[in-house]
Amino acid sequence: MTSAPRRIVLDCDPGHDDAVAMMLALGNPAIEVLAITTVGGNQTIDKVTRNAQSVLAMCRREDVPVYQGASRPLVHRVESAPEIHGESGLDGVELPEPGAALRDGHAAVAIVDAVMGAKPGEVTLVGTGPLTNLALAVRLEPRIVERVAEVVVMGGGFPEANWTAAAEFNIWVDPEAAAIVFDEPWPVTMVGLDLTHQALATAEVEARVGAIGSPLSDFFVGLMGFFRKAYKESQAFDDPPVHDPCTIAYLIDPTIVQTRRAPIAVELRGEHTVGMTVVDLRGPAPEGTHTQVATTLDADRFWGLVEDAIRALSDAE
Ligand code: PIR
Ligand code: CA
Repeated sequence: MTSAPRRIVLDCDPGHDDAVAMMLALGNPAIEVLAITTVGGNQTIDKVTRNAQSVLAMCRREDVPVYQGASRPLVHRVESAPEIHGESGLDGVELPEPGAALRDGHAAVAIVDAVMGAKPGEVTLVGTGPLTNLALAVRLEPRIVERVAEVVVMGGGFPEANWTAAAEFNIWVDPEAAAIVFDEPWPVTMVGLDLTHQALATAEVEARVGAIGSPLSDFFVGLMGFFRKAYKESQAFDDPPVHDPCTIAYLIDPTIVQTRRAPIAVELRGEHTVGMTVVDLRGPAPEGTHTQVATTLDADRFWGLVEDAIRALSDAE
């Protein structure tokens, strides 16, 4: 890698696929993780925060600060996804005790500090859970809009959905927060289900990563085993889609994820469509469109990056 690494704050709710996003970000030299911030989503805020710390322990990267954020959505009631991620949020593996203390301060404040403390255009925000913390951050300090390089979100679909007939989970849980994040005039890349359903952890992927033969690769295989079973039972998928690391792959190498510029609105009041991302694909995007949607994934190269990252983190063990 010749250019300077992309500096990111990863706001997440681990979660099996959030854990893989952490591994990819920590194990690829093109990315520098400034902080992990957590948001209630797949499980309660206490559980997902602890999970983030456990994943850092597995990666031997407890130098990365963890800040806890919102326990509940801005307006909606709390909703979690135990049928997909289990009671712990990371069922299928034994979770190591966190070795490093949680940092003081709210995730939203940590996001603001990371962006305002860096040069303009230096920090990218990645959201792989409900967007509550990112929405709070931009309300707390509106100048982050001008200052971030980009906001990359796993969420939504056009027309893919997984939680209701119209909505993807991350947007459904906190649609008001998503509306705030998509409406601010910063560059937003929506990595939705249309893209992430191409990132399937096949038996071949599991075998390839499992062949690394390290505690971390075993951890990955354990996570994918549970995720596969859950996805089969609740969503009738043969192989589970590993959504969240697609955001990181896009940042590492944008040629792996094709995108298309288009306006995006979040439905807040539909009778059947609350939490839907309405993507306007009519003709070329209007002047000034600041949002884009991910369309096509190069799955081979994507899994190659995940494998390389887990190998790199394993070699450092
Ligand atoms: C929620 C998720 C994954 C699958 C289901 N069915 C529900 C979580 C993932 O962590 C990802 O960020 C997003 N939410 C996908 O909807
Ligand atoms: Ca997630």
